[in-house]
Amino acid sequence: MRILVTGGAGFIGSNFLNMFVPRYPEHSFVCFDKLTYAGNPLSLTGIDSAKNFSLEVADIADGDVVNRIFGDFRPDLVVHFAAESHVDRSIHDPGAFVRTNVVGTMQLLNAARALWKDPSSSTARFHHVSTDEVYGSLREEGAFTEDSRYDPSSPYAASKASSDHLVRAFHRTYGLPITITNCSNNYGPRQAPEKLIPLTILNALEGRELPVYGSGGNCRDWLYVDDHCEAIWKVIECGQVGQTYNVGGNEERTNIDVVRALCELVAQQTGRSAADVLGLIRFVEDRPGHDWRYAVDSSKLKRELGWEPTLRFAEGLARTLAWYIANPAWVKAVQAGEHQKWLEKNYDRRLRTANDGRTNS
Ligand code: NAD
Ligand code: TDX
Repeated sequence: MRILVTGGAGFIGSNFLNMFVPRYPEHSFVCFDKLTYAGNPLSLTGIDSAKNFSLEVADIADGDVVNRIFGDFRPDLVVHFAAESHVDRSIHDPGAFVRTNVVGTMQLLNAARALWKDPSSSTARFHHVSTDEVYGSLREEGAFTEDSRYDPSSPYAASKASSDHLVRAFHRTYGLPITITNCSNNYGPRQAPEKLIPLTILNALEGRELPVYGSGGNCRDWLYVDDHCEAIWKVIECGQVGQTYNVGGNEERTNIDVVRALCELVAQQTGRSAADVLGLIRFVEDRPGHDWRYAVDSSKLKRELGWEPTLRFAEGLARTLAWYIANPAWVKAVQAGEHQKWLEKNYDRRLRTANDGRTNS
């Protein structure tokens, strides 16, 4: 297969590529990423010289560029991660979210439709990676199923909901072979320190304050990123075209519980007292429109495709902390914006054809 992975230099996309590029040397992977502040070539250092991998730095919202990349690479499979993904940023600048998440998704769908002229006889697939946030907020009981009503709260969630609708509409209207996964909160290596878990880890290690929004009682369902990537691969291989699958970790925690657990772990790892690290917690002003609780029912994925999460939250958190401690160069570069400097210096704006190293302009 020729596999186009959009957003592959981001958190989940880079973990996906680090898992599957070495596992499937018979497949060619192109990472199609604009390298925004969230995209980081350092997250691809383990695979960037692999024969079956190449990086194309480009914008999914630019239709001409998208068409060129589809024409050059002719993917059989698109795995679409690229997005503006941070809720707080969407509150300050919703337009960027509409541009990438809605317009960008539409450009990719148009290009896939043009390439896969006869979708009914094609083995091609467009897999769209989405979020549980499209379903809105829960109170104390219940969990989102694939039939839950869309009710997004933030501009981020609304833009992801729009993209889901477009993907489904391209299937119903044009027969485009699609699948969608809606996943709960991910955590693990290579996540930018604007999100709760890496932010808390790095601030705690460096003795800085740990901001907790509102009461800290908001609840999220956490899934280790590798388990999410395996779920996506399972859906690509065995999922039914046109279907949506929810993916969750079945590990609900309040934010304050997550932050306290990380403080304890950091104290154990650094020999500091737990009280000192816990003393860094600060309750701060709440996020506007802050969803109270997410919980995901992933029984369809388990029943139909046999997927289950493998890593429990406590072990996943310890593994995540260990990764950040073991990778100070990555952390330093992200904190200093070094990956943006890398982009200016190193990228030659040419697509290396994945199989044989030829270059296409
Ligand atoms: P991320 O912000 O870490 O990475 C996003 C990537 O997309 C970056 O590499 C960025 O450079 C790239 N990108 C952004 N705009 C682009 C554009 N216009 N053109 C090309 N590339 C662009 O995000 P993530 O956490 O890895 O999330 C990946 C996907 O998974 C997103 O679609 C997100 O909605 C979804 N998701 C994330 C989570 C989570 O907890 N992180 C949970 C469920 C679903
Ligand atoms: O400093 C913080 N303090 C805090 O209390 C930050 C950054 C967050 N929070 C709270 C807000 C949320 O309730 O922690 C929770 C998690 O926040 P984020 O890490 O920003 O994630 P969330 O808003 O839940 O969205 C995430 O999961 C779903 C991803 O960012 C999305 O891309 C994904 O779709």
